[in-house]
Amino acid sequence: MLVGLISDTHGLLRPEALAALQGSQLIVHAGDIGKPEILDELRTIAPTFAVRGNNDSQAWAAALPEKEIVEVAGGQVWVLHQIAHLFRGAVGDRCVAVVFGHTHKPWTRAVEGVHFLNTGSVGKPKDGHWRAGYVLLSMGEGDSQPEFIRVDYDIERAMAGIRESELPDEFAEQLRTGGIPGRS
Ligand SMILES: [Mn+2]
Repeated sequence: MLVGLISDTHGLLRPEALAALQGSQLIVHAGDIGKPEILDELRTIAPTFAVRGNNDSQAWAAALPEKEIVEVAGGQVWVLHQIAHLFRGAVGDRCVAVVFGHTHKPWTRAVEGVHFLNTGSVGKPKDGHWRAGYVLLSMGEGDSQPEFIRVDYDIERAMAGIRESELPDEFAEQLRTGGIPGRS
């Protein structure tokens, strides 16, 4: 089973990222969604589970949980926005992955058979690379494997859009440098 893992859209889900998630049989969003339409779009691809991020404070998000345990063939995927909110020792025996976001920086460690996965951000990565980031988690009995994926989009057009908008012009440069000044 292929599980698409994304986080930190903050209201922005580029068509290229949506297309890249096609084929996922299940989608998990680790919070800071931004607006409910993002979940509507994801649900056109596959059943979608989402948690509330610290920026999802509007009324539409009130019903979303802060932590979700998703039962999948092969085990459980635990989802929360900020890894700091997971208490030590709280992961159950059947957990194979803990999915989170918040920092906009992709990261992973495997600890005693559990993949801890920060999916990065599809909207605005902050790891020095502009391409939209997400994870495909391939799950099977006794075996699960994450693949970190980066998706091309028209960065020049996105930057032009920011400059034409009310947003500060430097946001365009921050997008291009992936949040690391001086990076080309
Ligand atoms: Mn956040």
